[in-house]
Amino acid sequence: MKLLIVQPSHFLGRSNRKLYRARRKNLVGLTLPYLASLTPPQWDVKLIDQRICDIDFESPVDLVAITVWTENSLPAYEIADGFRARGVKVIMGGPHTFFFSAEAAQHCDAVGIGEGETLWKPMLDDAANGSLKQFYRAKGPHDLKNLPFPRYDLLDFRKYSRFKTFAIQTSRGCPFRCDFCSERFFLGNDYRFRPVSDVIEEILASKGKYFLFADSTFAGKKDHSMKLMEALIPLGLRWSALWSMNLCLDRQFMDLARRSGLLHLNIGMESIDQATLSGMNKRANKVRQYGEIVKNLCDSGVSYSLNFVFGYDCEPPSIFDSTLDFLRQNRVPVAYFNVLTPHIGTPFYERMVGEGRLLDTENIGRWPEIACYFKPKNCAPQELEENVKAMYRKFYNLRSMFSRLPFPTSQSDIASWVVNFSQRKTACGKTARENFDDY
Ligand code: B12
Repeated sequence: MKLLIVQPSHFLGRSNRKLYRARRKNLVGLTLPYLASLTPPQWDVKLIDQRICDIDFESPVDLVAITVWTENSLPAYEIADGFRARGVKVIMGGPHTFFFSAEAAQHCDAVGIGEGETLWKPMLDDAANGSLKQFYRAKGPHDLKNLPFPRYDLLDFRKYSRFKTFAIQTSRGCPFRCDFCSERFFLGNDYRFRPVSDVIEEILASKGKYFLFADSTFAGKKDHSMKLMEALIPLGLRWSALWSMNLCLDRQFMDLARRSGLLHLNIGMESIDQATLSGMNKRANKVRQYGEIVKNLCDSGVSYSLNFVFGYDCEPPSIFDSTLDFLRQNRVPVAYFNVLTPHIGTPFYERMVGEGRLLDTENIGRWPEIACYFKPKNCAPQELEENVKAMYRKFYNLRSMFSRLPFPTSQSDIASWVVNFSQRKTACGKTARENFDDY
């Protein structure tokens, strides 16, 4: 039995239905090689990442499995329709089908809802017996001990850069309850983590040098993360992760992170306005600590990025300028600016439904560009989009980059420059290229 597991690409934009394509990728995504590792041995498995490979609809295959995110859901449906038109059975799963199982069911033979560990084998067995059901729902969060290691042997590493970074999970679930985030709904509010020895063995088996810890938050249990970081020290690797702001005040934690090879840290700062943070239920963030946190990050010598979200009702109109002032004054190396998005299931989504403020309800989160899917209280949706685009232009213009970024002497500094140039390139596509450096 031949199984094809597909990672769809995404459209370039709402009005540009070309698929995003890359010659090479830097990040070795986890989903496909991991799903392959859950596959019983009687299946002959092939992996296709549509972002770097073409899909051959004529290839002989018995079953196609597609992993779906909201952003790639429309291309995913096209792929599914293409195979089904040739009589091939298609199954789907992933974060999008958790929330939109009925929609996905219109394009495939069976939909997995929840984590794959308990769904994958029954779905494959039923496909082999010709008895697929329409929906398969995972009973609850899966135990993370003894997970199989991803099948990297199935990837063509010529399609990845020399400094390729392997995504690896050390935990699932998130203990926080942010107003705008839907992650806890499909991964749970309980923070589950993998044994340190499992993570280290997976790292060694991959033979990689660079890793991204693909967790909702890396340090949901601080003691556990510290044990893991201790075990990383002798391996001499470089790694990146995401964790909450308050941990950046913990000198011991930060020092251990640096010694164990932390290269880049991503943090959800979200807003520099305390009232807006309270509206988001972002409890770990305290504006009065921001100065000290940024100083600690600079002292630790790691490259870091801050995420921001704009569009909350209580946000002052000056928020764009004051955020830029903050970033420039503190010479923040990398920042990402997002329009608040009403993801289904979140308290923010429910409020927008209740107040009749949702826009383009069929397509929330489907487009990769800066897009506003609700009516903001203080301005028009287009104005919010424009303000966020302007943040990219102002932050990633060459003058701003040269004034913020250190002369690249360390690997962390080089990482910051690389991310700035790649963000600049992405932002040029998202905003107007011609006036990019005029600010
Ligand atoms: C690492 C990560 C990234 C990385 C790498 C992504 C990559 N391409 O590999 C980076 C930082 C680049 C990234 C970017 C973005 N990300 Co991201 N990311 C993650 C993160 C933290 C982990 C993903 C991962 O590797 N998981 C490990 C694998 C094994 O899990 P999995 O893919 O979910 O698969 C499991 C199940 O879903 C299921 N399953 C999956 N497929 C299938 C198929 C079948 C048939 C079955 C039965 C089961 C099944 O089984 C698996 C094992 O349990 C998740 C959040 C999280 N904690 O999961 C967000 C997440 C996937 N990202 C998300 C988003 C929105 C984005 C961005 C669009 C954000 C933005 N605005 O720019 C971009 C898109 C970039 C792009 N086009 O690639 C959302 C997707 C939500 C959705 N409804 O689709 C998530 C869920 C976070 C969230 N906020 O909810 N991301």
